[in-house]
Amino acid sequence: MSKFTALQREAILRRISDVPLQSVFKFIDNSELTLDECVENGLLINDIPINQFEKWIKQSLLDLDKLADLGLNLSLVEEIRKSIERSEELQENYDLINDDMMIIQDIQKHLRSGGVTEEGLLEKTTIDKELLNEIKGYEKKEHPSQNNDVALIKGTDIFFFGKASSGKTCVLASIFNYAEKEGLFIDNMVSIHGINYKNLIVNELKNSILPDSTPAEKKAVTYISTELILDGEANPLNFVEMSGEFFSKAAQDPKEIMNTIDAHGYLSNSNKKLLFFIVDYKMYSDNEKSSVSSQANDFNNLVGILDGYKKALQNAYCVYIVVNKSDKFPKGTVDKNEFAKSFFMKNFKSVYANLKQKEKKHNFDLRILHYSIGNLIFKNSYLSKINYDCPKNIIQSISQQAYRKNEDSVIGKFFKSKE
Ligand SMILES: Nc1nc2c(ncn2[C@@H]2O[C@H](COP(=O)(O)OP(=O)(O)O)[C@@H](O)[C@H]2O)c(=O)[nH]1
Ligand SMILES: [Mg+2]
Repeated sequence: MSKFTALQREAILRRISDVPLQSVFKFIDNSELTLDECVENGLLINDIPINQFEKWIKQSLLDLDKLADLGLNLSLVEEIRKSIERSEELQENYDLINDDMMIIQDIQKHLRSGGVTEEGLLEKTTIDKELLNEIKGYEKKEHPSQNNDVALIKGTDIFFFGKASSGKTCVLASIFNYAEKEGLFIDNMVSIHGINYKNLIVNELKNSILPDSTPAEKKAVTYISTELILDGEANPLNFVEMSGEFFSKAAQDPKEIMNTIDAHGYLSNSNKKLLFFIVDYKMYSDNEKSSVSSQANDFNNLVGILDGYKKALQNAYCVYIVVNKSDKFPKGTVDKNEFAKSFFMKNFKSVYANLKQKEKKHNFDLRILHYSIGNLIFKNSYLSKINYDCPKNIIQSISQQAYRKNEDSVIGKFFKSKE
């Protein structure tokens, strides 16, 4: 819009109180007139709706402190001040959400308390209607880990080691979710508590909900017994998840071994084993240096303990290094397994050397894989898309390993040659 000439301006200002309010607002919006000069020439400031002042203040066309001088009622000025503060507060929350700094439970709380609004979320964040409904309906149940002290049955034992919140429970949930979808596992009720726990975490994963971190107590060892069905043959698998702090404690103080790493004697039985070391890629890239004991220290200690412990390593078919949370790998990483390998070999050199040496000594396989349960949003609190490739590959590998006992059979040879 073209600017007024000096003459036009003067004429409009002279009869400003006759000009329709909406036109006056437009002139001010377009910086053709200022509120000051309009008021000076007879515009009644108390006739202007307060949201109009807010708009001008946000656009820096007006200073809040000037409104009282211009004659606006003090109570209205106060109302505007509060309203601006509130919208700044709301905006702060929208910024946090857009920067992926707010977990879903907090968004839900803010929705209830007015810290964000439904319209605001739809307008000012990338949340769409569907996701908004998910947030409103989000419900996470409290589920303490199940006390599992049932002895492991005969079969292949699969252990998960890793720091707290490295993602062990999520990997388990993701594996069982895929197995359920494809009909690969049959529950074994021997570990009824473990099966209940498994059903819960799978169900939650399906609803995009992530598990609570496994607490550091002896009873927090989770044992899930299942049977892998391959070509009509049932292969018992015992999945065991250890709590994170337990693993760190045991790694730092060998006296803790009996109570911790070998809780319930799970590690010392004579079953063949697959050992999963869960490396948290995100923890490493975020703040590893600030943590008390690095993942590398813990893993090195663990390898030492396992080497000396009964036949833990001798009975291992395979040690898997799982570089977890690979959805956080640098954008554009094409071969994630290759990236996981070089990441581990570069940043966990001593653990790698240590394991290579044990691999020779005990003749197990050493594998390095990446893993991700899917795409996570809201500060890693909500799973927006499930990944099926990672659990598929791991189950395939577990199947091949579990078939080793049939190495001389035709199918055993077939799998062996494929590995
Ligand atoms: N980005 C990303 N975060 C994950 C993934 N898996 C787990 N997490 C995050 O890590 C947290 C802890 O996972 P959890 O399985 O409870 O760890 P645990 O203590 O080792 O059992 C989860 O709540 C998620 O925020 C993943 O694949 N990608
Ligand atoms: Mg856990």
